[in-house]
Amino acid sequence: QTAKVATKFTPTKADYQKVYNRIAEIIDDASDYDDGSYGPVLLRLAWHASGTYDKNTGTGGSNYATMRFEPEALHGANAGLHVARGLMEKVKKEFDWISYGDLWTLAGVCAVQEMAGPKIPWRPGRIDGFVTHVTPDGRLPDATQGAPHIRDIFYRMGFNDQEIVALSGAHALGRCHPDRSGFQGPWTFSPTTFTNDYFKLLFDEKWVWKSWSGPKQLEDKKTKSLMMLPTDYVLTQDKSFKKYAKAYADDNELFFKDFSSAFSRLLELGVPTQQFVASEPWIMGDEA
Ligand code: DDH
Repeated sequence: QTAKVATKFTPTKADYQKVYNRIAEIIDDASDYDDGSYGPVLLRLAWHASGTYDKNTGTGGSNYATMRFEPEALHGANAGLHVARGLMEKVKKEFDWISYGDLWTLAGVCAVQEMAGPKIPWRPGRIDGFVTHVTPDGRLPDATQGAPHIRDIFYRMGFNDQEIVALSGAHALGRCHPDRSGFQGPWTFSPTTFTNDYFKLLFDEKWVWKSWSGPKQLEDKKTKSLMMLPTDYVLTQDKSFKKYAKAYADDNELFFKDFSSAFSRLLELGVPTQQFVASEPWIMGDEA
């Protein structure tokens, strides 16, 4: 009298690699979008899905993919991320066994790696949650604020000053959109290639307040084609932040190494260790 057990599909690393490969195709299939890549907006989705974590209550983070639910999708900081979620919906249809949290964080890994950034250790195990898991608005950083706010936000996730600065280097990629955040423009001249140019430009260019009707932001005096948010500029003004920002401007390899470990940790915030299927994170993309 053996009970019939339904055989459940147990995906292997090779199955996740197929998802990765599909995301990589989508990233490049963007000739009419922004700077020709969906990489930056997918990276931003992975970050905003994870950065809601609160270490004191254990709430938030990437586990439940709560940005699927309207209250969180409508948080001001998430404006524009429907583009990224919509792209991943296509992948989800093809690979219906993957959880949204795994899909979105894997897309962040794929984005960084496919835009020539460092390898990001990643492993699956997130589960889809419910609307009750949605976190309150205000857990992501506000670009108009200063160093105390940046510390409040990132210390709450469990990061230190060095990790805050390393993570901020993601702004080498992508751009601000007036219809999303209200800000305007890219941070670097190569917004689809992961480099330490963000840090180099912070120190090498002269940054002046842009005179326009939009929110307060800086522009480079020379070409007026690049931008910095008030929170970006703070990395050159605060003594502790400045030390790390300078180190990353001088040493791309150090930036890649520190970004990789901080971002890998960010993507696992809020996920109970026992949920992960592998005891150590994997390196994806190697056999692509
Ligand atoms: Fe960011 N970010 N970010 N950011 N971010 C914006 C765009 C992008 C802040 C504000 C903004 C990180 C940290 C901070 C990316 C990745 C990361 C925009 C513009 C604003 C505003 C959105 C728009 O108009 O489309 C602030 C404030 C902080 C902070 O730390 C204080 C971090 C840690 C990351 C990361 O990935 C680890 C990326 C990529 C973009 C470009 C998106 C795009 O569509 O292009």
